[in-house]
Amino acid sequence: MPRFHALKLGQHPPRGPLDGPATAVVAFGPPAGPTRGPGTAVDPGGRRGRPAERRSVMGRGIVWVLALGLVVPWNADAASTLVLDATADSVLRYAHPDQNDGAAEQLLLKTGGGIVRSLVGFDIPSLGQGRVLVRATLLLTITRMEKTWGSGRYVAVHRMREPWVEGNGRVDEVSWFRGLKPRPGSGEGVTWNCAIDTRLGDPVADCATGWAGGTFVSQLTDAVLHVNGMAGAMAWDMTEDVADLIAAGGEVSWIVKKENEKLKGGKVYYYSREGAAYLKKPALGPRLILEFD
Ligand SMILES: [Ca+2]
Repeated sequence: MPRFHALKLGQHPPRGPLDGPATAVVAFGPPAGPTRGPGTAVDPGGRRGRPAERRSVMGRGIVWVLALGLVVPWNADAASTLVLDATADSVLRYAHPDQNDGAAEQLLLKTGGGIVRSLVGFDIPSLGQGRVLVRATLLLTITRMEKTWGSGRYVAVHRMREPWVEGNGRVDEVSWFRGLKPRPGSGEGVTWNCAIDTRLGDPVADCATGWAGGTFVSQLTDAVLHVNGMAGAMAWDMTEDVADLIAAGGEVSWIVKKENEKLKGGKVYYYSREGAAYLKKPALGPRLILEFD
């Protein structure tokens, strides 16, 4: 099972090529537009991040291409684009604090009835010096959303500060596209209470120090407004978090959560990497799109 060694904040990524299994690079070329369902409505204006720095990056040479109603970030001047599939993802559930959802086929966010957050992790290959990152974009594709978003809610992404392990548990049937039963999983895995619960088979927190729903950088990386009726791929700007990893490569992971978790309403499912694999549509899974000068 994938073990995700998230870099701690301020830790320099290891020098040289990454060890271990082959990198998750699946394409090198123009950005592959994510597939979409009917009624897609990604709003590039519905974005909140670190405005001053971010807009200076976004404003240069980037246009938004409207293709079949889907807004895909596209840098017309980019010499190359790298598409990375997530190497780990999971769901953290306040109401099931010691259960792992690493094998879930959908990621989930909600607030009412117990907060639910999701995690996504990527391995960035070593690309050496000379690559200038223009933009990094996280894509999560909606499988379905409840019509409880009112005037809209922001979904925020924050960089994780601790390593975590994906795990092989699954919490309930809503995370599945087929009639599989929940299971606690075995071995290690991430839970609401533990970055690495060392024994998923029992319903207690098996970690020396808990992390209470994830230890992440308080400053959000980006946030995107979600409103009723959205479908297809949602895009977050991750450029600042990724830029310092390009030369040497490294692992990076983020938590995806409702920005204001005190606000009830607003529940959304996205395809996890397992869901995309089950459907044999890798483009539906969590992806990181890197665009270079
Ligand atoms: Ca997973």
